[in-house]
Amino acid sequence: MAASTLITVAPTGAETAKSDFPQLPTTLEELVETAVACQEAGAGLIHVHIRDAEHEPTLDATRLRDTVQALREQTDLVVQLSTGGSVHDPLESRLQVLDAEPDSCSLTCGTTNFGDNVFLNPYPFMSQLYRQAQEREVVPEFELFDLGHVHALRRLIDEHGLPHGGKVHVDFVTNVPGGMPGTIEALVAGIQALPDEVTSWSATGIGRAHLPIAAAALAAGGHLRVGMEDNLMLARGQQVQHNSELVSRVADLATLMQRPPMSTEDARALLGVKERRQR
Ligand code: KMH
Ligand code: ZN
Repeated sequence: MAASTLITVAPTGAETAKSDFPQLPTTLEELVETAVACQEAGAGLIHVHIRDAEHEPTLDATRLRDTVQALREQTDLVVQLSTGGSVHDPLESRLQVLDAEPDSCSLTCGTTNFGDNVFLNPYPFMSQLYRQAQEREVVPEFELFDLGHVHALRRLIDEHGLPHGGKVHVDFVTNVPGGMPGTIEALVAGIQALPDEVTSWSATGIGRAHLPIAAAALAAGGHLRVGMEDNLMLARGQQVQHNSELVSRVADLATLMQRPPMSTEDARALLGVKERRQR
């Protein structure tokens, strides 16, 4: 079991409207402020979705580059760009996310019903994204929304080999309406099915599953993802005001469980990310 815990923060996502949640970080300034505070609270990696001037989800190339640069200059967090985007983003635009040269990118291992929408990830797209990530030395985080996605990960590794850096990190995204439920049984089934090549795993639970899945992941030796992309409530009737609250809460839990938050340097080593900081 890992001696310390990688805490990923997913602060924004593509699903929540700024008008509904003004505290959601949507501008570059808000995102950088959030990242700094979350690193201070114990995060090692930031999973980034960006918004445009109207606070709508975007994959604009210039904004993505500026975001990566600002986060890299002002924090030591591993910067992971979402290639999932929003359910409305075309596959071609999602591939172009890698042009922004992040440390890491998400790579979802299959198509999923996503509420009333479909989050599209056909195998040829996954395969192309994986090969591009290898060529550009960007470390993928394999997002697993369902047990079938674990099987697809097996196929990707068999056909294309290991990611840049040689590490295989996966993240179970549980409780998406249409994906695996946010239960211990589903999480354990996923863990048991992981290919031997997997070197680390984390988990998150959407909505109400947030805290139970965090506790289960810690107990099972995994790492954690939290953030307003996944969960907007701290407790019944109590909205999250800042992503750092969610990071602090699990940092305390991890410390209590004798697996304190991992430093950003250890996070880089765990994931095998390429050094791109210029200092
Ligand atoms: N916004 C979801 C449709 C990812 O970032 O790679 C997809 C998502 C996964 O959030
Ligand atoms: Zn995401």
